[in-house]
Amino acid sequence: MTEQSPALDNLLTESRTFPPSEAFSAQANATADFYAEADADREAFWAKQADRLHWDTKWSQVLDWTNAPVAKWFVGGKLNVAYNCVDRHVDGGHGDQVAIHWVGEPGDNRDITYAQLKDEVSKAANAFESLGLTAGDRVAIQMPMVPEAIFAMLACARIGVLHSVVFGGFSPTALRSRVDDQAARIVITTDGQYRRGKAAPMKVNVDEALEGAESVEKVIVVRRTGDEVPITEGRDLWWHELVDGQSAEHAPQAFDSEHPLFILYTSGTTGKPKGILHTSGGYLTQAAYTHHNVFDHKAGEDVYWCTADIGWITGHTYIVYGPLANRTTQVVYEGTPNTPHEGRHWEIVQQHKVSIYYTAPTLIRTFMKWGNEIPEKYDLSSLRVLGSVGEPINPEAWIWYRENVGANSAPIVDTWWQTETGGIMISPLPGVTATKPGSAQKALPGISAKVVDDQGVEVGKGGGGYLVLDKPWPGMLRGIWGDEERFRDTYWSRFRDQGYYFAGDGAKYDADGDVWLLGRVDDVMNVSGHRISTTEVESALVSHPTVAEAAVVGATDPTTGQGIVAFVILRGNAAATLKSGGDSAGQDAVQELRNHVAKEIGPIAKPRQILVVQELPKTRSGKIMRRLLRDVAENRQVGDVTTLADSSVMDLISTGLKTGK
Ligand code: 6R9
Repeated sequence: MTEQSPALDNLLTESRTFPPSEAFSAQANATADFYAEADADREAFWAKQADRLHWDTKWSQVLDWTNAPVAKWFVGGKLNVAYNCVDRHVDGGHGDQVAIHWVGEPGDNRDITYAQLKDEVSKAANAFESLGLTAGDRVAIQMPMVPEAIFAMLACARIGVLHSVVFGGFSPTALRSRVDDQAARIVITTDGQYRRGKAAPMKVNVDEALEGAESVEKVIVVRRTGDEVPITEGRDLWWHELVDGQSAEHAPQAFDSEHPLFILYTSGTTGKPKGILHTSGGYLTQAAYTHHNVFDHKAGEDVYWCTADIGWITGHTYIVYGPLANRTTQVVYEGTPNTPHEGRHWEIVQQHKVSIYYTAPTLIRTFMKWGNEIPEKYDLSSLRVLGSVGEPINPEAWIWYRENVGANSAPIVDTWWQTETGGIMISPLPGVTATKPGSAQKALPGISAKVVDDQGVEVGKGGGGYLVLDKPWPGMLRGIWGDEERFRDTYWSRFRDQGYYFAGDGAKYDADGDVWLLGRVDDVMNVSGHRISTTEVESALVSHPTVAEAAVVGATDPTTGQGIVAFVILRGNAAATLKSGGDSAGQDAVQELRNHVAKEIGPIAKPRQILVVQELPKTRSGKIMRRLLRDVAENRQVGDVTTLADSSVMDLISTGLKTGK
């Protein structure tokens, strides 16, 4: 890593910058002096951020790092997370403010005020207590994006029970392994869920998952689709029968700042998912601080929409905890972005006058694929801040987002963080930073990140290496559930001597010292001894006008070590020309793309093979599963597809390649 391939330097020399307008800066929550303030006294800075919350007992010490790598933040402090997200806004006179504009996929709607949210969460908390749940117990939640999912999470938090949300599309096997790992006492689900305009079953999958599951005493079922479901007497309870009749009064108890809040499973390099553990005071502080400053959120004025699913960390921190702690009015949308039409998101933005919109690059590229004329049909003038998360955003998608969604003026915040970090770590500050397409740029005030070489030595400007976090932060994970050794091993062993957290991402500094994320280090290819990031090649491919989306893998190659294999989805008209032009048109198109990559990065990055496909295999959080593409590229049997959002995609790719379609 110390020896930087010259090829790396070409593509990521984006020189365009977009400073915020004076008007935006003048009203922004965050100002440039935050950086100096945090550098001067990091703990004092975080103590100030923690004052955003209501503490029943004030902490006596900001950080205790003596038991590193397990941190304690706001030591001795006590708070109730749900009180902070709900009740205190009602107590503050904002009970009538809408907390959630819920939009169901089939077109049904529900507006929930903070006062109503308080009642719903209190009733659910009373119901959970009536089942014997007490602080420290675990509840697994597998639900679509319905309001009850948020009520359930907050009700758990209110009584000190850990929730563990499992994405709605995960298979019974995946759910079962998570339920067993944490020994969940209760599982909450729905009868079914709406996906792409159709009702799909959910409860029956949960039943299959829980067959013989010893820890599970009750299954609570929310009615959503109304489809008939089998009920196991003595185990299953309907949410409306259990919760609706409960008292709406529930006294929140204060818990220790380090009381566990939730477990969220994320995939690692091995097959067994890691149960990432987060606690209360530090996590909520970082969630609220970042949401306030990175999105420039103004309580009572903005309408915010994070398009994530609550099944992954972005939904936890930027739908539930951060926004609600900040008294946000937000949109929560149940369904897919093209149901019933490809303008659904923009229709919702127009209807609810959404002012802050936070989504993932994969969706932005999908919007590009669908065409500019779709967002053009809607009034998007309410939008004033745009966010991106989940993977590196290529400059073309960034520019498209700015031009077609942000009217060439809304600042774009490219936010780098992980399930493990709990909240945003590296991001521009709108109103402060002159943004740069494709770069997350700078660690937030109070956060410290470095790019280091193999030896843990920070690289200079223009240098590449590994991203590390060299100082503890409030939202950091406190461990992997039940596996402390794996926790130390995965994150803290690579740079043990320095005590750095190893994020697993490759990164580089550009000439200005801004950070560029280059994808997971396991996705960095080595071709003839040259390091080439899959992200770089993808970015080069997507910069060609015919390409909508690309995924690149390094396939074992007898001559060069690895060879670059690219899977591309062409844009509508290019795909049509290809179809009508037959084989030679296909070969020409592919040759042109290979040359284009060579031109953008250097001949060394020219893909060995480019395969035109209709779909790419993605996880539910929108990440491309390169492991599966590598199987195809290396002519192997395709591996485990259970975590794909749509497991039929791999069949489509394999058959498509065989038949040449
Ligand atoms: C929040 C979330 C974490 C991994 C992370 C990195 C990638 C996330 C990114 C980004 C480049 C960004 N990632 N945001 N890469 N730029 N703005 O996505 O958490 O699901 O745990 O994934 O996602 O590779 O290490 P999680």
